[in-house]
Amino acid sequence: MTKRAIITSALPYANGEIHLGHVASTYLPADVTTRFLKLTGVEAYYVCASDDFGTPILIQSEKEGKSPAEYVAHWNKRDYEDFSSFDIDFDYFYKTSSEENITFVQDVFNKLNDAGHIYEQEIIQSYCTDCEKFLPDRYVKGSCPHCSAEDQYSDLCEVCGRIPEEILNPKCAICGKPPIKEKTNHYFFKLKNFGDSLHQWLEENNHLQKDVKKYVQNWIKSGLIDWDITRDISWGVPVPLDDAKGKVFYGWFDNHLAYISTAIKFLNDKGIDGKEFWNSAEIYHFIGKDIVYHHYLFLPAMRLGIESEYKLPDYIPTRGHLTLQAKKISKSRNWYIGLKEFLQFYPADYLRYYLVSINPYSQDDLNFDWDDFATRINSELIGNLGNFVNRALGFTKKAFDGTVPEPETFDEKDSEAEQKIKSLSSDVGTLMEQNHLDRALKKIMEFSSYFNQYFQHKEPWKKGPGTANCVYLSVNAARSLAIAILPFMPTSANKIWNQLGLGDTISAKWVDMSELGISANHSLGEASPLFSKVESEDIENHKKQLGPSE
Ligand code: B3M
Ligand code: ZN
Repeated sequence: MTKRAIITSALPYANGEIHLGHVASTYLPADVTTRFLKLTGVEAYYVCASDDFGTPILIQSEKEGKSPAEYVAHWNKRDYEDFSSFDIDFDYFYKTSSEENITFVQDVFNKLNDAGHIYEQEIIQSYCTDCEKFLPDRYVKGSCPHCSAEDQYSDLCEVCGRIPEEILNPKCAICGKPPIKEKTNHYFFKLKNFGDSLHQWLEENNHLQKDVKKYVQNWIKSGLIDWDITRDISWGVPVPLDDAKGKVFYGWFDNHLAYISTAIKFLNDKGIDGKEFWNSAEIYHFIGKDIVYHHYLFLPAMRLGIESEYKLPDYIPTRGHLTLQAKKISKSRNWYIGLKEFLQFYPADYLRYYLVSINPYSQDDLNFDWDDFATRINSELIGNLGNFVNRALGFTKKAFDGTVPEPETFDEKDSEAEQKIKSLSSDVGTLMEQNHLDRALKKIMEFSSYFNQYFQHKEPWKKGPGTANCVYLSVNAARSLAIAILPFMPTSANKIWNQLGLGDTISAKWVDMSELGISANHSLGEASPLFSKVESEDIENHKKQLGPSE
């Protein structure tokens, strides 16, 4: 049977524009991986959705005088457009507020409830008498009871990554006043029940990153806390019980279920049995490290709680945060770069190249630096890759009128070069399969650099013996490069393909890069530079456009 995969990335809140920080850790690695899997013949689908519910969205829509539905519809459309212009190629982009998801979430809740994993409990909740609101989650700030970090939201400590049971020295995040306590009934998910099964699942899954696994296991060891899954607000998935009128689910109860409901809706619409596909596919959830707790504990526990009716993830690739000029990204301080804005200045492929290059498969933070961006584009993309392709194709045009010459017997150098082509698909493919996208891209650039040297060494412009071999192998290496960079830089890959006279879009499989697919007498298309230089004055201007750093 053809291998199957479903790929998701953390769902963007329908609450503001996508910036470079978002794409670096999740959407881009997921897109590159999906494109790679498809090239290798896996039946892979990349699905995503806007994350529409929650208090912050409700409050912001009120501020803007819109209904929450109108407000999230705006961001759903805008996010999708921004992703598309960055060549993030979702097979389907939907929303957590879809009918399908609402029904699915209620159904999962009912099953968890029937299985005894839910209980109701009166709680004392923070309430702000000035704002006249219950203050769930982000609406209370205080210090973390685990690590004592100050100024943390009550639903997540950004310093230690844990979810505080009770934040210390609470303050209303809107007006700063200490909240009072009010009684309300909430529903809880018995996360405590799942310690052993989560532990076992983590132990058995060999695809998860070891370091992440280790600290999640430590969280389990130190004891899990039941999870309050309802809120007293008007915007969310209604709790499907008669005595829960006016209550909705907490956003983190419903949002990750949209991975499943969105995939199933998309597949069913295509005439494929969505549930059967999900359960026979490899499941990937790409995330940033700030939502490890949710994806390694809540999400699998909920699936375990309904008897694994829907398969648990095989991969949860977890990456660090992007800093900007070595400082934390902050929208309020204008210390961020919107994706749309960036793409007005530079093509998507420049950013895709740069962000993959600096992004290891680990939780280490990565840094966007304007000067480093310029250097890498100018010296690596242009100086290495662009230069080689342009040289090989330009020379063939000039010296052979664009027709690939008949090769002769290979000398040692030629055979070595041929061998590089033959092993490229497995050299790079192995790293891709291990999620080391940055190392895979580096391997491709080493291949390009090797061929630059080979071409230089052969001096075909002297028209001595071996010239035909050099041209033949170089043109084939350019073809291999086009296929290899396709997951990373789809536009540039297709440009090379076109310049090689092979058509407008690449129609090859991953392994085809290791063939000598261009034969003698093939006519190339028109060669032109693939990339243009990033100018230092522009870089200085971009730096100035960032907000004050203090
Ligand atoms: N909407 C965004 C975040 O916390 C959040 C992700 C949901 S994934 C199911 O990064
Ligand atoms: Zn207040």
